[in-house]
Amino acid sequence: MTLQALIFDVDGTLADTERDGHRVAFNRAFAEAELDWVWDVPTYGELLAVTGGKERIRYFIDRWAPSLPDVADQDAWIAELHKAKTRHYLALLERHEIPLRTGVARLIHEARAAGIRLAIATTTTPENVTVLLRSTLGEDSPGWFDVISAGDIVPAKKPAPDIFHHALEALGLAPTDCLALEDSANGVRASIGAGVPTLVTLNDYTRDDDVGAALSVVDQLGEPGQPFTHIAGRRPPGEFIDLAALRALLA
Ligand code: XBP
Ligand code: MG
Repeated sequence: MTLQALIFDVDGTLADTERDGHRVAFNRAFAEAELDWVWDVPTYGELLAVTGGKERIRYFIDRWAPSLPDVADQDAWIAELHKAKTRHYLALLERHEIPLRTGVARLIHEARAAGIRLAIATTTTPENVTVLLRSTLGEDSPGWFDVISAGDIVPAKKPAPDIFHHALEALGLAPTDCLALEDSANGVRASIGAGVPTLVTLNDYTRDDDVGAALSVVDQLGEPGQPFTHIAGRRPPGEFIDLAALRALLA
């Protein structure tokens, strides 16, 4: 097979958005709603078991039984709370507080120059993706991606494979014509569930995740002079991940 497209996850893969981004935004929304909830770094790590912000709030309520107002429609109340969280998160992105991970911009530019198509498959809210791309890669960068499959566009979020099916259908490609870049067990279950070979770049929150189904697992994409560490699966050649390394992994 010939590599024709890269399908990127967003949170934890394009950027380390969770600890200093989403988590902070959730806490700001909670404070604004006069809730006494605080998601500290370890607690948030446990909550990452569930993808999707609204789903994560629901899981917290069900598992932790925190104090909450007596509302007639709890789902609608969660949706409003999540809207406030998204507003706080976008404000963080717009202040350029969240950079891309090492090697991500380099690989995206190389893929574009080589005519490799780009796509996004993520659980997060669509606007979070476009604002992250604009704030890191420039105003026109969302247009570099043939499809941004995100958020509630599919009802079943990762680890379900549906968001990858959505991206593949929009690309009009077979899964084995593509390579997915993911960071977590839930992401790998989704990408591999859709049959897309996957490279994992782990991060602090996912370092102990079971990503054994991935083609290859490293700690980062790396840069010249800033080598990746190989963790599991196939070992990419070289010291940083470029298109040649990805093609070698798929060969
Ligand atoms: C990302 C997520 C998202 C974000 C929050 O998972 O789990 O829920 O934490 O985004 P993945 P929203 O990287 O596997 O796509 O609050 O916008 O849902
Ligand atoms: Mg992720």
